[in-house]
Amino acid sequence: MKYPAIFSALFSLLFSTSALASELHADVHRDAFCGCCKDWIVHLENNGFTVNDQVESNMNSIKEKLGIAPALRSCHTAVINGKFFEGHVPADAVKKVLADDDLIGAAVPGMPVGSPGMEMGDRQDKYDVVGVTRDGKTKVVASYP
Ligand SMILES: [Cu+2]
Repeated sequence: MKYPAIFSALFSLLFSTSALASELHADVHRDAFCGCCKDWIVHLENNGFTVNDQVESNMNSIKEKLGIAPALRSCHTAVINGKFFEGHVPADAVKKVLADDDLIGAAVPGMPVGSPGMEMGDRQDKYDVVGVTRDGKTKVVASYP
């Protein structure tokens, strides 16, 4: 009788796919007319994330609530698996931060040209992805380009 083996294989496949999908779900908070925020959302979606796009009237209160230091702030604020992602963080860096238990979130402060969602032709600023650790310290998680 081979069916049970097949069913259990199918079941574990379904289970692992849904676990992966929930792992890559992002709640993105942004202002109504933020075009670069929308472009960052498209970047996430192109890299396997599902996005709940939330238009907010008071972004500062959201950043305040999540404890994002003023020096780290940018435009949009995302929450993925309970961690915050502030600004134009590349999807690769998001995944790196999600996998690092020491980090509670990360930011790309300001709006560097050439980061995902901030493309302007060939222009490319150098920028860092700054992680925030459980004990409130910051450390550079990745540098671009
Ligand atoms: Cu932006």
